Amino acid sequence: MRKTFVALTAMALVGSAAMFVIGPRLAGAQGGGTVEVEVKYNGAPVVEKLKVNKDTEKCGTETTIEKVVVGSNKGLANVVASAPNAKGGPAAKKVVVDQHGCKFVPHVTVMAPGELELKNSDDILHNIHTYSTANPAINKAQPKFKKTMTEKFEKPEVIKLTCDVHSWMLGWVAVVPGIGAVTDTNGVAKLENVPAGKQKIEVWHETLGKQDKEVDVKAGQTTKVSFEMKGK
Ligand SMILES: [Cu+2]
Repeated sequence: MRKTFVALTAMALVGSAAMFVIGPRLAGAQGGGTVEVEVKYNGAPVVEKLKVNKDTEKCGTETTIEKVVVGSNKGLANVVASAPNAKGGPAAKKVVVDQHGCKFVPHVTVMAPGELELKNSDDILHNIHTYSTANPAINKAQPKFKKTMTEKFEKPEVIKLTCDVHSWMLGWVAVVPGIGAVTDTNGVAKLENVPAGKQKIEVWHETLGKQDKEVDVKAGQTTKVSFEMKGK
């Protein structure tokens, strides 16, 4: 009897402690909503093919440069969608850009101000060359034995990434102060835990430019916003 009593008391204590911890978190989650950003493109995809004659074992003999990637239903991929003024979003995750097959993977990356990990999974020499202006510019060799390099980007900016060894290599890293995501091949990006109220939503594409709209975010709900980008 006594044992059972102790066990029940312990369970009750754990139960109330758990509720105490979960309570405020739930309240916090209710304060934010999801913004589903959809970007359409009214034009043809732009994909260039290029013959490669360097490091062909790893790079192949031909590469594609995907400037405008359009999926089903005219969805535009590789667009950075962000709520730049949103505070209190999810904690910054460690973001990795890989150099794989002599390409930057992913082609477009979003990160919160902080550290970026640059991977070299090709087993050949690459060279990270950034054209950052708000952040210090980087021009550093990444030899095959150096599998990862970590760089700091503290200031919001869209940074162009290139490699001086392989002239066709091109990537973009958007350092976003609020909450950001990249559209998939359906042209959709989801911004989670965006604080309720009026929020500016920005979209950026490497060749098609920038647009913004204001949305009214409702707690616990998904707000949809659509953009259309036009070819030049
Ligand atoms: Cu390279």
